[in-house]
Amino acid sequence: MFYQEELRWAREAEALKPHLIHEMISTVSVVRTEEDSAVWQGWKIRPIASPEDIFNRELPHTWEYTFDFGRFCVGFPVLDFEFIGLFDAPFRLEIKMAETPCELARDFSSYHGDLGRSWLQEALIVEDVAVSTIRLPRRYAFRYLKLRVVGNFTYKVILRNVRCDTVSAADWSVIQPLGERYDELDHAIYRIGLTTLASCMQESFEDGPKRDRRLWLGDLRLQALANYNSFRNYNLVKRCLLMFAAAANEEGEIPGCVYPGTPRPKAGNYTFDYSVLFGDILLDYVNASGDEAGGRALFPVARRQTEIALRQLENSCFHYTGNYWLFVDWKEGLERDCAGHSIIIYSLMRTLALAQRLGLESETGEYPALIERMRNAGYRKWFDTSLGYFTSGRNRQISWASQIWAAFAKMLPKAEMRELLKRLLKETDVVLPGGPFLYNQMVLVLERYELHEEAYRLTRSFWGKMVELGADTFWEIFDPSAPMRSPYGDPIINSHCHAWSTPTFHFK
Ligand code: RAM
Repeated sequence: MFYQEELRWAREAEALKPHLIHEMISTVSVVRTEEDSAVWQGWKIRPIASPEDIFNRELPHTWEYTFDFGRFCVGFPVLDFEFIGLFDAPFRLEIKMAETPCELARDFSSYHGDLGRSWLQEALIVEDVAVSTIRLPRRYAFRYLKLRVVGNFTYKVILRNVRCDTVSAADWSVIQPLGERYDELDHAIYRIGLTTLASCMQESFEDGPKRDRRLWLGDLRLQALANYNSFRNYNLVKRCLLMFAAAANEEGEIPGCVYPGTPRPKAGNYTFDYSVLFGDILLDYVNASGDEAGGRALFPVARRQTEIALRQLENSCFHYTGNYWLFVDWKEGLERDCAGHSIIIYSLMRTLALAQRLGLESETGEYPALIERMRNAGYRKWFDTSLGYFTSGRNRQISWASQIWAAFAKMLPKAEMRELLKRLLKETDVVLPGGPFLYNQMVLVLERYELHEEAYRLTRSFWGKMVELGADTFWEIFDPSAPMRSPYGDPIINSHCHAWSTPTFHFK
């Protein structure tokens, strides 16, 4: 039965595939990298010429130029050439694209990360005839583009233009300018945040247009929220929700990420905390779009995820066995039991609210008692009254992750939780987030508790630091004290335009 529905959802998702908006962008300067230990990741960009100094003149046989687009581009590089003389040997062009100066400066052959090297952006074009325009067939995400030609042919090469045919499903015409009362930093955070989101809005919400170019449920949750306050592309969210529903396994469990595919999308990694939040994302979608029929159609999927998650309880408490992937955050040594428990409670709360919103209360009759039982059991197991925090693990670890999710799950009365969150923000000796994903959860939960000033200040300090360090788009991984940090073994594989790093603070 499930299989039939999955095929229908896959077809509905296909019908909602967006028309991408194209914009042709030209390079603005010719640059080179320069080592400088005083700057972020040790490399900076120095402009050395304007494109007009290079364009429309005969180039030497061997040449290399790096073009800066002055902004982040997601699209297809388009290079215009003219060849003069007999085309006596193929034209061989090496191309490298980079999001950051450090990536641009690095020799990709020294890459030592765990993820596929093929994510690093390079191309080799060999033309047998003198074509006037080379349009790269693959989509890239970059600000810098390096061209290199090593030749001993007889013809002359003239470079006419270097452009990028950018693509996005985001429509900037609906964006409201930010109010006057915001300062320059707020404007920068707003603009860079929107650029990050728009760059990730392609045929689905992608986590990052350089890597993994994939739809992840945890990333979608944050993207969808940012999108409701900006581009308001409800259909793209609906399409993504349908893609997850269509990729469910025979038990009805949806994966943490999906790959496009026919007759239905293919399941990628199973990510416990992502799947269980399907109902939360669906509720946000119904509230934002008003599409109750869509909510009703997918409600069984949301309910099924909570049922599957509840199998992991023992005496009303969650215990992470490590036999599956419970993500929560990229943070080494993070104890995840308390956060995992709270995420399940939160998903029950949100699925219950969704049922109420849609008049489907009878489907969630047991939820209120279940939530209460889990809250009490969780409080007894993880709340340390002398420390005033939720702890997790044998060493009673105090982390932002545990407090944030306990707050989402309303594990304490509102006033006490507000006080806990405010206190936590000042602590230095606790396990801090591994990066923007969890900082964003903190911003969201502060807003839930009407701690708007705190959410605003955190947004300015954390995202503001990236602005100060020269970000064009917000980064997947960011720890101000560890510029070379990467959960994948090499910082050049990090994604520097990453959906989960779009600030969720709603400037109004
Ligand atoms: C990485 C990606 C993605 C994230 C998962 C958990 O592969 O950065 O955005 O959701 O991890």
